[in-house]
Amino acid sequence: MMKSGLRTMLGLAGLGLVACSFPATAADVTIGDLVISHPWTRVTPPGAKVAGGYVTITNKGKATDHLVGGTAAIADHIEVHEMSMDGGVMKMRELKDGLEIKPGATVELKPGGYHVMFMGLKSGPVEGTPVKGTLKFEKAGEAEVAYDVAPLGAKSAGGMDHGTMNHGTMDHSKMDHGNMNHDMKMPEGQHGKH
Ligand SMILES: [Cu+2]
Repeated sequence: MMKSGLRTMLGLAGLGLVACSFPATAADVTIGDLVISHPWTRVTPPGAKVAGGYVTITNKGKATDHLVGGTAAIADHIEVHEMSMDGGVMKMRELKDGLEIKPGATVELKPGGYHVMFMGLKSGPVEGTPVKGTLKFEKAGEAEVAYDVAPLGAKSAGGMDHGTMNHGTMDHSKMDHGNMNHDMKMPEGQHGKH
């Protein structure tokens, strides 16, 4: 967490981005009654047209809100999705009415569950380069976020520790896509139109 935050900060500083208009670290973002924590995504296989975005949202208010959409710089548009098992097959569907965030609730978007989906990728997420975007809520409005980029196949933002991981023995291109990248397991046609 600390490391990735520092990396993000250094990366942005290196690019000379204006920090005041955009969160320079993976710090929480507050909008209205909502606290948005640690947005992250992960590197996609070459040629992928979609990518999942993950984030934790806490509602500190007294009214239910809904995550209804947003934007991502690397994608044509984003959708709010739910993934679930249906007869032994992982399926995902768009939440047309948005993702409900009840008062007092913390909702975690993560691989295998709720996620935002970057549709029509213009370019894949690149490690070390946060993906800029917004998350739009029915009541709270639109918040600017920056997704940290985890390695291909990461199960969580902190799932792989670069400090101790041995890159020498690990070949990302040979990783088992079959059991970890839901984007590749989509039933034919579901996202094919993109
Ligand atoms: Cu999806």
